[in-house]
Amino acid sequence: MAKKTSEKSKAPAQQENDKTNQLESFVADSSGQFMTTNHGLKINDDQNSLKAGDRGATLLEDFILREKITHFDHERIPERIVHARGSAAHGTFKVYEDMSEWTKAAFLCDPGAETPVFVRFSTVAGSRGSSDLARDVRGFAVKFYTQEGNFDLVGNNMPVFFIQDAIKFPDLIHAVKPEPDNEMPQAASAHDTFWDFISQMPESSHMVMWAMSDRALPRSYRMMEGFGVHTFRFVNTEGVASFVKFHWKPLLGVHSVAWDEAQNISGKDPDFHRRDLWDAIEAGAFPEWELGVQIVPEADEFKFEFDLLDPTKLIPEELVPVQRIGKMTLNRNPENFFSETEQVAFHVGHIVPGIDFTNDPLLQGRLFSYTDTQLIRLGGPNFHEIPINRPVVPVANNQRDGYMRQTINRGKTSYGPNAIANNDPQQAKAAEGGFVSYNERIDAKKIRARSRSFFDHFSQARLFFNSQSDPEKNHITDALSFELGKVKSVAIRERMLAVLAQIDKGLAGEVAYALGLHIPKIALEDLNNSIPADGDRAEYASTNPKGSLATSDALSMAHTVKDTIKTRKIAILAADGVNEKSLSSVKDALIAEGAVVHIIAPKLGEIISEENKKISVDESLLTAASVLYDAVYVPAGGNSVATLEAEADAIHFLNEAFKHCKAIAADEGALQVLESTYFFKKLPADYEEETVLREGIIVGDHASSLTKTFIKMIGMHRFWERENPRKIPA
Ligand code: HDE
Repeated sequence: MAKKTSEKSKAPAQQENDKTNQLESFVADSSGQFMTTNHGLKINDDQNSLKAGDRGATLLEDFILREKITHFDHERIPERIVHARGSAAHGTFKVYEDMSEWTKAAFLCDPGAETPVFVRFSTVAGSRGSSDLARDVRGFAVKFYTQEGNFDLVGNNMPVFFIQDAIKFPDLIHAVKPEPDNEMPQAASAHDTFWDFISQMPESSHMVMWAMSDRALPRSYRMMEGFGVHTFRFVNTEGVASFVKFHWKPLLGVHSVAWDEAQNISGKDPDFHRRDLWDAIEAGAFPEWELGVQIVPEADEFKFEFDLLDPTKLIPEELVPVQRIGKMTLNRNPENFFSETEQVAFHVGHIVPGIDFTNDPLLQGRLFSYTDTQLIRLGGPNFHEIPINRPVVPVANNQRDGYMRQTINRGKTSYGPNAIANNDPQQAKAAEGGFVSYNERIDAKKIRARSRSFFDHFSQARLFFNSQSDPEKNHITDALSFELGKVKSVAIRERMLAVLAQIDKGLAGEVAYALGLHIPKIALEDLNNSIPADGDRAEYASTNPKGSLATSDALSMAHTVKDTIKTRKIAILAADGVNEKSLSSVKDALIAEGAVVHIIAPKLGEIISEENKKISVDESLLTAASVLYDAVYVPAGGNSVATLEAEADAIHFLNEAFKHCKAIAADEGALQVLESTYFFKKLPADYEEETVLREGIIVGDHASSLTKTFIKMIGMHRFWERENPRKIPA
């Protein structure tokens, strides 16, 4: 089991105070126990309430009924105002090499130390029960339980953000959430209020490009990058600071699904990402990410054509490479969703010595919000005592009391200085690990304004767009056409077209075409002027310089890892009369490479092979859908092939897999099944072995190279290039 593996690998000293063991002391297991009330009274009858006679009225005296119903009535807490829908897992982090040249953070200086982590992934806009596959930003929040206290890296799967100043956050969220009069649409940005806001916030242009790209539709949480977004600071023991951007790089590569596929998955399995994470960990296929850092010496603060404090900008990896400094492995699922995933409270302000903030105005605002929100969500100031939130190091201070206090503080003093208790708890000197804020010099006027260095709102949006492969560009065009197509107001659509024209005229033109509109001739100056503001608009005007970098490879998923099929889900379509060898040889080879293989047949139960062997069926064509798989294989066998050929659901399965650009393989004995699809006649006339890897379709002999090529194809994830030239109805 996953749990055992992770525990076994730990040194005994580590086991004593790590998070798993700390949590273990709170775990309640009722196996073999009598049922009791919350006060320990054994319950004799949990089936009937106390009544006046067996048909009589229920008595108010029934304290067992009252306790049960009262608890039930209060079982829900407010969902998070953003990031309500999430899934989490436990794991560990280890740094590769001592980073003390840059930071004194102990967990980054000791390659021998294994730091427990708890990671929660989320969507932003949807409610707790919404689909995992919404087009949305994904939260990527990591709590490191370090020996110097908790460090929370509360990031997203996109490296920039919509706004530059925290004061706009409530507006952004009000705009994207369901509209207030009718609470529609759920978990979607494709509506008037969102685009009304965005079209008047040119600073969101860069983030909008990310959100309209396939990054907003991850194939799996395990296949997403993570970013700290803001520029933070590293500080070493000499007090020397440098700027740092944090990255998470998934070892499985960065992969996404298609928008049409995402919409289907939302119906077929709205828990798709949650299930994927859970299943992978249960199967021992532990998800892994490398922690990356981009370090900028303080002296280079003004070396860039953007401001390091501006959260709508990234540092292109061409300018500052990402150093991979450690690895995180998620190896244990939570025991209880509510107690861990729901009650975990992240806070961007939880830092450790060696890590510090910058004056990024978005980060500064977040520093207030994260504690404040827990007061209402978790019901008071003692949420740090909830097991999942407790640090693994002792907590000692003069804070006391409050709702649901659990610590029994001994002694008379809850103030300092005190003589009665020898001034305990004591303050720690910096040399003793006491946190000292970075001594940044600030000499400024108090002013409500934005730095001019934040005004280039378009060049990195363009850099992102220009760095995409052609299929990725098409997806962005389609996403914008879809989203703005759902907007009712023509004025909003047109204003957005004017914004897009600042990023890329070709893109704006294609979206305009899809919307049946023309790009309005709005100059940048007028665009700025159309934005409501106080009298000082001149102080807040977008600029649109060209930008010195034309493209950046790191921004396109086309360059990601494409050499593994580990944990990929493969469907094998079969029916009675399947050729056992044709099925098993491919199945076994896929499993040997770490893939998950399901046999899908017209009905559940078993199928009987040509050789009269029983083969158990994992899903039926009714319970399964191609959108839940990465690839599909059709084995040979006369009767099986004849059944599938005549089975509309099987043909639809294949057509849909083709539409979503997945790898498709068939034994040559099953060619007939492929011939019944829409896509088969769309394949190029010169289609043969060499074109296989371009098209992602292979028909061959299961005993020869078919399996090897199929494995290679699945590793390539998707064949986006075939999408547009070979559109099919499915
Ligand atoms: Fe958050 N954000 N945020 N955010 N955020 C919350 O905290 C907020 C921002 C992020 O899995 C809330 O406990 C403000 C950027 C994640 O539990 C709340 C601003 C980034 C999560 C809050 C931002 C994030 C949250 C809601 C602008 C990426 C989920 C519940 C100033 C770097 C954490 C909660 C989890 C959650 C406020 C902007 C990431 C209300 C005011 C930028 C991953 O406190």
